[in-house]
Amino acid sequence: MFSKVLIANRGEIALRIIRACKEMGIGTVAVHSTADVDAMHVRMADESVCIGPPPASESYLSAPSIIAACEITGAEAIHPGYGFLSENASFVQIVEDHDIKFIGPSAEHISMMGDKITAKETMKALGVPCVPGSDGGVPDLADAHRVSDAMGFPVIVKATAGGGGRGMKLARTKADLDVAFQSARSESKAAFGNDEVYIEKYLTLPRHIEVQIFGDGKGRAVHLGERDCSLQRRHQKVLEEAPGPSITPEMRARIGKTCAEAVAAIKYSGAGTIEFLFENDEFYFIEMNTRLQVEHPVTEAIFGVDLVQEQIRVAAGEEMSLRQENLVINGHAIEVRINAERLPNFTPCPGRVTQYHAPGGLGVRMDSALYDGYSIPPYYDSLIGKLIVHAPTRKEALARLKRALGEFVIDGIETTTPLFHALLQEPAIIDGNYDIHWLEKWLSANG
Ligand code: MV4
Repeated sequence: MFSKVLIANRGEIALRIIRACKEMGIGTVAVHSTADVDAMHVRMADESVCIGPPPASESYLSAPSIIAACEITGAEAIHPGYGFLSENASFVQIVEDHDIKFIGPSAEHISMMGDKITAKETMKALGVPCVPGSDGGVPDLADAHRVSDAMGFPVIVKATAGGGGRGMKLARTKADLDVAFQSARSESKAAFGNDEVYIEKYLTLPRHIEVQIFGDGKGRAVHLGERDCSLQRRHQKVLEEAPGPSITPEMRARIGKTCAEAVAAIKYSGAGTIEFLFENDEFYFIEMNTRLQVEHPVTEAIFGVDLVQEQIRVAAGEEMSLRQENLVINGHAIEVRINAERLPNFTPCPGRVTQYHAPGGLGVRMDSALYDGYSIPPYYDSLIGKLIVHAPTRKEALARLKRALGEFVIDGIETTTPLFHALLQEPAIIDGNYDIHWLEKWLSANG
């Protein structure tokens, strides 16, 4: 096992990883920018190293600074958290070239899934159901029309280098295709330096269902069910839950087995998420994320596992402790993302937190790096906390969420908590009857 791990991240996820390390008897090294000298992750780690000025490009994204911090402190492994360098294959290669372990999948798997066409071709070949669409890239307009006419409209043009909603263009009818195709290509070229695109049938009212998988890197893998992450605004998740309210045990077992077998076949190592659109009781693969996700705690709650400790074990070369037959769902979990944002426009709202009181009690987990008097710097993501509730049933989880939100105190800044009080009154939320467009429509009607 490692004796020291460096956490190449900040905020709540850095704390999450430090906590896992402490319980395993592993020393921790925090890295931070000059804007984060007073941050909780710096205080909670055994050691810390300042790696640069406030802009992430010069600190949390600086590979040379992070490698230097490892060498100075003698850290043997790096946990990247989510965002920043977590899905950067060249960074993983640099880390390995310095004989440091990257706590995550191989550079090859990150590259494979980072290219959305390769990801889809790989998954399709492994028997994972995919959205109908072009076979690989679509090189020109003539090809785009041929593929789309055969499939029928609407279609969506996606950048192979995109993902998470970036570089996508919808063509509702044939008349929209030329503009959609050309703009997807040029925007992708400008954003990613890659203009390769592919085309899919556009699914009109799906849910976003993602399957959590975990591989040992040697050909064994398990699944930990799904999360429903359909409640999103501008491709940012707002609330996530597990299990998915629309997924039956039979569907879960079938798609879970397909996903676990697929990642076992490629000898995937560590935590990963296979994203699907789910419509008319069918799953359609869209993307795979090769990192620990923000919403991993809802899966941890219902399966009673520590995904970060498992990541560390597997990266250190120990046996994966997860066994499919032991992974049994217990109850229901819901996470809400607390952002430092002013409603109704979700305007970032950094500043000084004058009072902070986290909710607690049975089945309540608050992952946050906030404390009384902390000043939220303006340079980073506005996620400042995640409130996760767990209860025997979905109905009880909703009641627990309402209770916990009522205990939450955060003064000095504005947050997204009022949104959750309002959402908990909505029949669609109470009944679990929402799709990927529900929240945006609701916000337009309730702004
Ligand atoms: C789609 C789609 C409909 N049909 N693909 C958006 C983010 C990226 N991960 C994939 N996305 C979508 N792909 C097909 N073939 C609709 C979306 C989409 C979406 C997906 C998940 C959650 C929220 C969304 C909001 C708008 C569009």
